[in-house]
Amino acid sequence: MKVKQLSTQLVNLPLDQSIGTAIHSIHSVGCVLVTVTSDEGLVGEGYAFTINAVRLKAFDEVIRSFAPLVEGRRADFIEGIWQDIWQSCNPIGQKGITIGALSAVDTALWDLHGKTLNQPLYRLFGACRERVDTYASGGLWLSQSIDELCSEAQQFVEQGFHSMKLRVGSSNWRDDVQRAKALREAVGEEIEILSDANQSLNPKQAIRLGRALQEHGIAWLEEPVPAHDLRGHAEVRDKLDLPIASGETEYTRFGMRDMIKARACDILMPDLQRMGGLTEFKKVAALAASFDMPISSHIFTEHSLAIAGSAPNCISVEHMPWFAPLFNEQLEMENGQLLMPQRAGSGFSFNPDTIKRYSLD
Ligand code: SMN
Ligand code: MG
Repeated sequence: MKVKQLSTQLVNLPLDQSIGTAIHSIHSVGCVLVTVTSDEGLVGEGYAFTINAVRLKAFDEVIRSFAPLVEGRRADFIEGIWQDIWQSCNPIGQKGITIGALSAVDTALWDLHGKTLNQPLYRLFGACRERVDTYASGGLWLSQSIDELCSEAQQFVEQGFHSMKLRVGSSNWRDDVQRAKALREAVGEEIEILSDANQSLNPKQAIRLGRALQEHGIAWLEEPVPAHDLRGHAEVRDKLDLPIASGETEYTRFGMRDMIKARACDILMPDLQRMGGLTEFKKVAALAASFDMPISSHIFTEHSLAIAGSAPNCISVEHMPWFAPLFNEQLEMENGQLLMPQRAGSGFSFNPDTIKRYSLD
């Protein structure tokens, strides 16, 4: 079976309200939807995204530039196609847009493969679990008031979440501590609270904040310092009892290798788009396992389940609801855990009504 066509569609999904982290202001998520169609008429789907749809067309251009390396090839030559795209991107750089574009194509090819064999991807990869821990991540933003945080946290608990992530990195660190304290009081001791500083601190600030947060039982501190500052990460990690989670801003197995070697974090957080798709994410999960390091996937909730269901060292999946409207099928949660979809491929397919409604084409 061969790949007959690689095609793209652009959409921009508005968020209900504008949200802010220490370094982002987000009002929509733009997506390049990638479809690969086989000569037998089956389809595989993947996507790349940018905050506020900024530079989305650059991603689209790069994705479409891969068509000659994909069309006409055997559809199960996924690793071979990955290598050819990787090689062809050497002159323009093997990070950034090129890798995000590769990711969308690679994930679409895996989805097609699963559908061809009529198997869910997590089982094709060699399953290890049927459900995985998750945490609510589509909320508790830095742009919200304490009252808003507490009522949203209550809603998360009512929806069945056992864990949630608070954005930190306020201009005054005492505000972060006050917000964490209020949140803890609102949800009680049984609910896990994670924190994410989105690279906004220097090591000394991160250590000061982390020491205060661990007093309130915060379960991890994510991206405490700029992503490029691996020494700073290691310094913060050494000085704190609470685990450091990081990795979402780095690329491929080479970026993950450097983070692990630098002892930058306790929990590695690969992002499907920045890994370069499921092909590379599988390798990164194995690389982390060889250091006894747990991983937790960054956004891309639906498509990361294929890894979570087949990588024993995957401890959790971030629940980011932004992309749910893209799909006909929805995530299923039970007892604070996400269930592995039993449908073929990724288990998720693009919703034509959403595409029509939010199309940028
Ligand atoms: C995040 C994710 C996506 C966009 C902005 C911020 C955040 C997270 O770092 O880990 O959820
Ligand atoms: Mg983060």
